[in-house]
Amino acid sequence: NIMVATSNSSSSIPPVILTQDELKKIAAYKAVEFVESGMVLGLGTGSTAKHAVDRIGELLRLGKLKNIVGVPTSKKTHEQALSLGIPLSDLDSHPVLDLAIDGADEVDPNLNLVKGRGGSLLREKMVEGVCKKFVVIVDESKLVSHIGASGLAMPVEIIPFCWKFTAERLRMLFEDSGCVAKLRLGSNGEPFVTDNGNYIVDLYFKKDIGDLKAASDSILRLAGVVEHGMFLDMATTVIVAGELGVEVKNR
Ligand code: ABF
Repeated sequence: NIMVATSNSSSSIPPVILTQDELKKIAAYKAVEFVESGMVLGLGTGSTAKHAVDRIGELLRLGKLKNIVGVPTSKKTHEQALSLGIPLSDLDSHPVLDLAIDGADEVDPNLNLVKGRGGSLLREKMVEGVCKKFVVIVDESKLVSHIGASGLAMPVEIIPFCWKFTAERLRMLFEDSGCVAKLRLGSNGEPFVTDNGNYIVDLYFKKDIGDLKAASDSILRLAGVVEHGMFLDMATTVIVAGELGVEVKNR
């Protein structure tokens, strides 16, 4: 996925070609500008958030940031942060965080998100739900007209017990939207297991599901459901890196 970042037709300077990963890095570095010494930070998960965590580690090492405490949103980010020497804590010790930085799979025009294609939605929602500021970092491919519009999954974390029953009940909730519910599998062909020992059912919608709050409530009412990947009214800022530069959208 290659994008032209800048072009200058009047000079001999060739256009700068940025990969999707470079755009993710640009968004991540911009978000880290919000970080100040002494903050307690929610550390996101995924290929975009990884750049932010790397950058925080680098600024700590260079002494440009001091007294940072990180609260990771997954085992993977925990390992990454440890390897970078970022001091870590958890929600038990820090029930309120100053700032969290994380990626997303979809961002709608109201800054509602789909997250969890990386499988870490539950811890992400716990951590990012108690941040004073939640900065989301994406490349422009993540912008959608409405939740589900990318045609990719809206993940729901469920308990393994009778997962087919829960998956079917989820599908039935959105029957009018042409919902398909699929158990997520790992690379070994076995059910993907989250950091919390649960399964994930990916929901695909053929039509707009409409009222997101109503959709959220109906999903959470199912007893086998632990959490879903719609993050509604949570992002305070979304940083979008794209062909024409970086855009900072505030709620
Ligand atoms: C996490 O990473 C998830 O919530 C989301 O599923 C994913 C985004 O991945 P990437 O940054 O690799 O595109 O933030």
